[in-house]
Amino acid sequence: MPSEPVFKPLDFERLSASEQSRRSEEFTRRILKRRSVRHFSREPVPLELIEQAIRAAGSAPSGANQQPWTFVVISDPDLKREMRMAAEAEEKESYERRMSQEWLEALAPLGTDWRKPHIEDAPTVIVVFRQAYGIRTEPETGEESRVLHYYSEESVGIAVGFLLAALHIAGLATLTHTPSPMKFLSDILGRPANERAFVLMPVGYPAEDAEVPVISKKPLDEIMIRR
Ligand code: IYR
Repeated sequence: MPSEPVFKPLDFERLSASEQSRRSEEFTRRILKRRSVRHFSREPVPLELIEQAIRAAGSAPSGANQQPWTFVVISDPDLKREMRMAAEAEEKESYERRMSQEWLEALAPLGTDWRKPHIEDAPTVIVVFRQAYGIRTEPETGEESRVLHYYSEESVGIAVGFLLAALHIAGLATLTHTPSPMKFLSDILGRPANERAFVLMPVGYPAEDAEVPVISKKPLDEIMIRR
């Protein structure tokens, strides 16, 4: 039986024009400072900051509001080590054999390679899983069936965007790392068959001597078109 929608008044704060400008400029000024960090300090991060950011991420819009995501927060050093070893094994194979010359050339300005010490150095690693489908358990019989999930890739992508922004605003550094293939993360973290690793995100404070590649972002007139 499809359930009927239940509505309530929207909770929306209409801001003055000056407050709109102030907030919008402040957000842009802050988010423009975000950089992908590959050199992490081992200083721990308060769990509350991680929880708060995941709360924000979990508020993202999703297809049919199915919220097809699981955020696995790892601070156990043995698990981080295991993930690093497995990621490096896949990445070594990728960099040395699987990636095309064109791909390697595209990455050259970033200075990345198969070594992933940040997976161990960062005090916290968040692995975001996409639930390709849901699982419904029949209350009477305990029988399990699959629930189709709509737009799960897009939904998780949006949630990860929220997560990156929330962690940055909380004064934390992040990296989006997508070792390929990522199946080893399901095995190490014991995730069920309906969940697919989407991104591995080291989170923490940058190392004192952290460096980032000199790159630039496209200006507004290259990315926005008005009609
Ligand atoms: N997954 C590899 C390679 C890599 C691919 C892209 I596209 C990047 O923007 C960065 C890296 C790695 O994480 O090193």
